[in-house]
Amino acid sequence: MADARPTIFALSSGRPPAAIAVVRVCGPNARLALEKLIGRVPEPRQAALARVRDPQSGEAIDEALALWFPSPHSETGEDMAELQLHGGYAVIAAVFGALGTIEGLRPAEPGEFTRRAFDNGRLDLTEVEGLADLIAAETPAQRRQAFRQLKGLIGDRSEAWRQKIIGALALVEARIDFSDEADVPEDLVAPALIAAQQLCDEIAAALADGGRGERLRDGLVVAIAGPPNAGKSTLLNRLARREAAIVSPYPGTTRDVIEVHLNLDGYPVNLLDTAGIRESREPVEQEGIRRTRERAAAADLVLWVIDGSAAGGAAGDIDKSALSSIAWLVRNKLDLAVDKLWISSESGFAKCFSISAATEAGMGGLIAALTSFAEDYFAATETAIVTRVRHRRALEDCVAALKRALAQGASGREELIAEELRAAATILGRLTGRVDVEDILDVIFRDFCIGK
Ligand SMILES: Nc1nc2c(ncn2[C@@H]2O[C@H](COP(=O)(O)OP(=O)(O)OP(=O)(O)O)[C@@H](O)[C@H]2O)c(=O)[nH]1
Ligand SMILES: [Mg+2]
Repeated sequence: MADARPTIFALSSGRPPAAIAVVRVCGPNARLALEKLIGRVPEPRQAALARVRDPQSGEAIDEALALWFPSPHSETGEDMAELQLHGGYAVIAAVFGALGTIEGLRPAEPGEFTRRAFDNGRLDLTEVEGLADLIAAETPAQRRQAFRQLKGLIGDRSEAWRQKIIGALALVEARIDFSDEADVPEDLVAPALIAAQQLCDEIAAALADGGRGERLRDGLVVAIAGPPNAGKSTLLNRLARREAAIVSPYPGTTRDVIEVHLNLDGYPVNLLDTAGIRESREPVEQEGIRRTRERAAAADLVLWVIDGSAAGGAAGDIDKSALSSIAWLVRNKLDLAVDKLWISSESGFAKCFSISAATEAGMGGLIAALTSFAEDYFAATETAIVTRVRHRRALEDCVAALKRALAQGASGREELIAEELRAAATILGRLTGRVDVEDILDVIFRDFCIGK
């Protein structure tokens, strides 16, 4: 019952003080809130200039733009009112105080407006996630992906898949339930299995995206590793354009892994600075080195930095155990090196660079290479529909259930085929949050005209 719901209100714009503060009210008493605060209800979806008054004292609080979105044509599907106030603390506090005195109104909990949009069927679960990602997006590529998801890219696909599974299930159920009826065709199971096989292939193809959608959400991981004092932290600071990590002439300065977020031409990259790798008896440093190895091994790319000015230069004693990812060799301190033209192709490194993190010589080439690495990595994300582990698990579970249904097909046990198809449909229903068992029966009666 919608009317049993409390009416909620919240500040929907950013932190005050600001030029404008947007306060939204949602629920059955949203209309009452407008009547009490501005003495009238504006035309639906049309901004109206209004004097906002405290309903008890009658004191004018502010002049605002007021909007009225009656149910069901609102973002949440319920009655909604919106006030665009001047964005000061005292204005917002006074309006909140006034709203709090109106019966049935209370402050909204986090995400409660979106929760109502979901409950009222305005957004499915994946669209809710897309909305959260859009708000969190830091780079253009993340924004585009989140927007695609908000507009139903995975939600609509998985709902279409679910409908096809329900169609196949309806065939098998019809075969089981109505096998005595004269007008039910004999072979309903074979077409159901053909449909299941096609779906299986289609979903498996969507899963074979190398995890790029998830990566775009979280960012590509690039770890800077190498021997102590090579200039790893200096390089991180240069790439981040701020002094994120402590730099010192003493080897063993960095202990904890330091992480900064970069936006490389629209693509998100998490850059890690790590402890210099060497033999150490000191427990804190040992732990730092252990963490370095762990993070470097899990990274998408390792920049192995060495002090190129050091005698014997080259890669020194490279610890290959930290390099299970793709690694580039970065020979630093070019400004101190005697042989400035030193370029080497050390084995085990996909690329080599000579730079000076201090003077920034050679940094342009390194940044360009990192950018094109990110570009290549994310090239396929325009078509990636999976952006979260939750989606991946659901689609994998769905494929597994479809495969079990197909395996049962050989045995000819219709109940077991139906059970696996039902499981596959439920998994997809959970993905979008739309599980509804009634629709299976609906399809049977609609498609087969068996009802009497
Ligand atoms: N001349 C010169 N000095 C540099 C360069 N890059 C770093 N340094 C210096 O080298 C020293 C070590 O730099 P860091 O960035 O702290 O080195 P690190 O690899 O992070 O060292 P650890 O954290 O101890 O593993 C500092 O004194 C830096 O100023 C460079 O390109 N040229
Ligand atoms: Mg360091």
